[in-house]
Amino acid sequence: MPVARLTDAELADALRPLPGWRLDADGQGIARSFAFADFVGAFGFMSRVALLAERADHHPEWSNVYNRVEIRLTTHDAGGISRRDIALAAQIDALLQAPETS
Ligand code: H2B
Repeated sequence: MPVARLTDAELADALRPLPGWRLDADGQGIARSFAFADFVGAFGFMSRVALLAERADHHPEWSNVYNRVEIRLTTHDAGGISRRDIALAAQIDALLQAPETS
C-alpha cells in the first residue's frame, strides 16, 4: 500500500520539532539549506545522507555548490509530503549533532 500524504494538520505538527525545514512554495515538499566549512564538509555530509536514504529506501532531491547543500524531501509515491519525509528530515538533522565517525 502506498504511503499516505500528510494532512495540513499532521504536517504542521510534524514540522514543529524540525525548525530548519520549510514547506516548499508548491506545498509538495520540505526543504532545508545546509552550509559547511568547505566542499569536503559538504560532500562528507552528503555521503552520510546517502547512506541514510538508501537504508530508508527514500531519496532526496538535492544540489551542492561548494560548501552548500540544498535538500528537498518529497514522496513521489504519494505525490506530496509523507511521514517518510519527516523521518528522513529528522535523521538528517540528527547527523548534524553526531560525530563524523562512530
Ligand atoms: N524516494 C522518494 N523521495 N520518494 C519515493 O516515493 C520513493 C523514493 N520511492 N525512493 C521509492 C524509492 C520507490 O521508488 C522504490 C521502488 O521503493
